[in-house]
Amino acid sequence: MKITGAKVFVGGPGKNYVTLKIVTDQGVYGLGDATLNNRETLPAAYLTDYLIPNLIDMDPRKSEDIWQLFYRGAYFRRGPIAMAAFGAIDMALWDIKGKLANMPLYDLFGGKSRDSAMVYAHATGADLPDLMDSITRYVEQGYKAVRVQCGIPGMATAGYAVPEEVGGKGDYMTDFSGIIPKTEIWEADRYMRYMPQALADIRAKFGQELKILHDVHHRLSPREAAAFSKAVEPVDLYWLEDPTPAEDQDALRLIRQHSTTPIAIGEVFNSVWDCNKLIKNELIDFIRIAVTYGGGITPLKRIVDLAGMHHVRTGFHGAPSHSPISMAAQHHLNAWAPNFGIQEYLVLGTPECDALFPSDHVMQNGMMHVSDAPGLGVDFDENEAAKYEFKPGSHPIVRLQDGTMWDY
Ligand code: GCO
Ligand code: MG
Repeated sequence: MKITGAKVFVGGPGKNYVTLKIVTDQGVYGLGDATLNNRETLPAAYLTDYLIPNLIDMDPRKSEDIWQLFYRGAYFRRGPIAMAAFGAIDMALWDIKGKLANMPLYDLFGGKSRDSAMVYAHATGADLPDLMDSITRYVEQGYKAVRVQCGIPGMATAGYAVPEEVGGKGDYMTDFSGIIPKTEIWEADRYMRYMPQALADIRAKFGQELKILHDVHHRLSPREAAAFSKAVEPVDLYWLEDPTPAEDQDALRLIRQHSTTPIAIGEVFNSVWDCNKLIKNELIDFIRIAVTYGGGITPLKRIVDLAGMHHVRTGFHGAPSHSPISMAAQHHLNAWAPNFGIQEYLVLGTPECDALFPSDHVMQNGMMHVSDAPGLGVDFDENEAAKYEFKPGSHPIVRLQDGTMWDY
């Protein structure tokens, strides 16, 4: 059996999805997602210029050897661009494997460990009352877990993941449009004075059953992160995410020494080596690595197993930049993983997105029911894809009040 061709598509409704389609001499094809948010053309070029010419004539069933070949053979390996490109190939080869076996991927991994997998939504508000309304809407839809973010009174700009204006806007999504980034202003002391009480008010209003998550988005120093984790302990968060930038992994010890708040990290990680120390030293509770930037299903299965040995559960990244293809790969991993925790779920869910990626993975009452179709269980409509073109975007940047650059 041979790979006869592969093609990359960049574009989509409201997002520049990077979709890889690998075709074989037996008519079976596989799909992969290489979407690297706001840098989408880079993994696309890596695939088109370097990897696809090597794939032609290879046996698509040898997904392990192909992964090792590209990873070990790259020399300048790791990093989000290369790993997103390897990840897309790996997903597509697993998709082909599942279709050949006539089995959904979760069965190839070891079968279902649960009937459905809990997901969390993003509730946002320009201020706390606005956020409370947003949470109420998700609770009414049956969500059991919600990530909560709101504007901080007195902060010059609205802050991470919150709308610029109060009220009535429904779900907010960060404005990534344009190649010149927008600027947000960050004030850690204001945030630290305000947010613990806001989280306590949310707990008081919604009761003990709701799983409450909060994302600091890498903005606190290790000492601040330790103090914050301790201050929010009575709220009983499901997790506190990215309290501090994770490049300095030893900093996580300080948080652990001061608090029992569960910590989730890893959405910007690219390999098992980024996770290894945090998992082995049991400095985190949830690993957030994504199947896309983490290099695909093959390495993620290893990370899941390593995590399981150290009481670390999964909480894979699922921002709207992930296409339904990588989300499908994660739905299968979530159905299988014995140490599954929760899944972030923000697929655009528009009729345009559903037309581009037809699938029967079903999200209901805050639970994801994985498709039983062979392979990934998601398709890609090339006629629909022809309607879209690449539109460049940028993440906002963050500065302190005096102009100093900070972490977004
Ligand atoms: C999350 C993330 C995202 C990131 C985005 C960057 O927890 O979902 O923090 O919102 O900001 O993925 O591209
Ligand atoms: Mg995050």
